[in-house]
Amino acid sequence: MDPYKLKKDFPVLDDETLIYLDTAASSLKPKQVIKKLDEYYEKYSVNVHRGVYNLSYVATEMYEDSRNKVSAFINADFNEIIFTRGASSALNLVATSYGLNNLSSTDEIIVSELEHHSQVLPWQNVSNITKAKLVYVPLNKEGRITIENFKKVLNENTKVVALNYISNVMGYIAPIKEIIKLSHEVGAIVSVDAAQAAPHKRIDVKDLDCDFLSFSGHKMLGPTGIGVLYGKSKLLDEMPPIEFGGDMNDNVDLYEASWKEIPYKFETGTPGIAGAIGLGAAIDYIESIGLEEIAIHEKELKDYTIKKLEELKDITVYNKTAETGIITFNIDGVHPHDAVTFFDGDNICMRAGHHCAQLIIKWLEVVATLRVSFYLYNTVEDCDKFVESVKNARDFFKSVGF
Ligand code: 7TS
Repeated sequence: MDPYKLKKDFPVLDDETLIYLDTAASSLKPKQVIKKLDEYYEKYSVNVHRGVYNLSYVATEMYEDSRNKVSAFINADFNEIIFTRGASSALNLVATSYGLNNLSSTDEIIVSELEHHSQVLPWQNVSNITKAKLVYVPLNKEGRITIENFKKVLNENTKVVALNYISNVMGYIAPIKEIIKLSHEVGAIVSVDAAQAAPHKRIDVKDLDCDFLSFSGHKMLGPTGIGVLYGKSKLLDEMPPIEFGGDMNDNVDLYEASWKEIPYKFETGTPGIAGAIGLGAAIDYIESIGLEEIAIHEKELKDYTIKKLEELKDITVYNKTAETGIITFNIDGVHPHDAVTFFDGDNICMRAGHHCAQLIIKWLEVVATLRVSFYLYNTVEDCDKFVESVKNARDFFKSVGF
């Protein structure tokens, strides 16, 4: 894998002074994906599943071909892939359709303080409505979900386990396969938030045996506005749709209607056609490089950068042992929002705040953090420039009395 060569595929990086370290929020898009979007809009541009004319057949074929690519990418069956607006709407679909219809006051839902709001808030809502109890896995002292602690909260009342595969703040990989096995032993289903995993880690849903798995296109080189919900067909078949309208229905009478088979009963209205097609191109691009290669590269950059940050004084890194390309840190005594404007001045894109995961920020007992995240287009030079900027920021804020 040659990041210098790959960089040339990303038009945003034509600006050679730009250092993009915010992939965990959204990745950049390669020209191969942008071209595919252009091709759809320039040559086809029409709706799917409707028109009885050639253009619509071709658009439908392109859209469904992407579903094929997604299913191969995570080893799912074709009808188990539902296109959504993103990971958030996929996670909400599980909570709203499965959660609201299957849980009651004697049941328990396991979540953690390491979750993104899009995983924990939908289950808070289910808990408020059904009175099922929301239970938090205690994190270990590093802030990880461990099997030992998971076993402390799992019991025969557990009906749903809703956890992340990779944390967007700490970059830890959860022992999700074992969590799934243990959950199934007590009859609970597991909804995996894979928004940070799918772009960086090989996922095999059959091997994991997860019940649901959600991710977004835009964090893995694809377009915005497209995401994926994988669900086991047996569960999806039994779940009611949560949105009603065109294309998801079968027969419609005055007072009732019937639904199409999965996945279509969950895809009402005109779907994100271009987005899905672009996601297919993103998967082709990722597969042409290899997820394993990408993960090794990111981890090398992360380890290299942490070593350099450790040589600086007054920097606190919160996740030194993370297995992935995410670094969460602070410059001691400097508010991350002040620091991040300094980095912007050096044309470095990175994130400051609570990263839509307030619970882990509270767990860390800080107001906010800075975060950098690496991907295949980052280089050692990006890391060096970033560390230099951290040093300069620290010196600047100290010099003005922070
Ligand atoms: N789950 C995780 C673990 C995430 O990191 C994100 C987005 C989501 C769910 C929601 O994805 P969306 O595509 O529906 O927005 N995370 C971040 C982030 O870390 N910074 O900005 C968005």
